[in-house]
Amino acid sequence: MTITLTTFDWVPEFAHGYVRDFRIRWTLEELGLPYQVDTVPGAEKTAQHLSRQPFGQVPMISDGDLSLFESGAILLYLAEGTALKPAGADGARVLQWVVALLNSVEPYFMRWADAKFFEEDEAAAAKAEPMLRQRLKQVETALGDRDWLVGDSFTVADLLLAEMLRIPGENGLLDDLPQLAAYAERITARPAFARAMQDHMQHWKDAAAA
Ligand SMILES: N[C@@H](CCC(=O)N[C@@H](CS)C(=O)NCC(=O)O)C(=O)O
Repeated sequence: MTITLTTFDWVPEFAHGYVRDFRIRWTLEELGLPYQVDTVPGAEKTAQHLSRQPFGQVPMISDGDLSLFESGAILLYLAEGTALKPAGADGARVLQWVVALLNSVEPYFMRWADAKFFEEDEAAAAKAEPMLRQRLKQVETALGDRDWLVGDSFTVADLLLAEMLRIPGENGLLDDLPQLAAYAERITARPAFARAMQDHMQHWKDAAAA
C-alpha cells in the first residue's frame, strides 16, 4: 500500500522549504519509496486532524492501517530494517542520535528560530543564540573527523542533523564550525535531497495558486 504523507494545505511563504514534511519526503526519496501527499487545514485544526496528531501539527503519515505522527518517529519507522537504520548496535546508536537531536538540539534551535523568525524579536534571538551555538559546537565535537554520526555510512540520523542545520547554516551559525558546515553541505548535495525539495516546493506553489 502506498504511504500517504500529510502536511498543511497552506503555510506562509517564509516557511516554504522548511516545513517538517520535508524531512519525511527526503527519507522516502532516499529509500525509493513511492508516496502520495494529502493535506489538513493549517488555519483551523479539525477534529480529524487532532485525532491523528494530538497537537494539531504536521507531518503525519499513514501506511495501511497505521497512522503515525512526530517526524522522528516517522523517520525511524521508515528507516527500520534499511541501511538508514542498520540492525544491532549501530541501529541503537541511530536511535540515540535521532532522539538526542530532537531532544537536545532542536529545542534550542526552536527557541532561537521562534524569536528570530516568528516573533521577529532580535533581542530574544540574540539571547537564545549562544546556547544554540554551544549545542552545534558540541555536535561538531561529537562528530569529530568522521563522515557520519554512526558507523561508516549515511543513516537517518545524518539526514535529520543535516536537515536541522539548514537554517542555522543559512544564518551564519556554522561559519565558525567548518567541519559541521562541510558535513551538512555534503549531505544536502545528495540527489534525494534535491528531488524531495523540488516536490516540497511544488506543493506550496500549487497551494498558493489554489
Ligand atoms: N515534534 C514535532 C513538531 C512538529 C511541528 O512543529 N510541526 C510544525 C510544522 S513544521 C507545525 O505543525 N506547526 C503548527 C503548529 O504547531 O500548530 C515533529 O517533529 O513532528
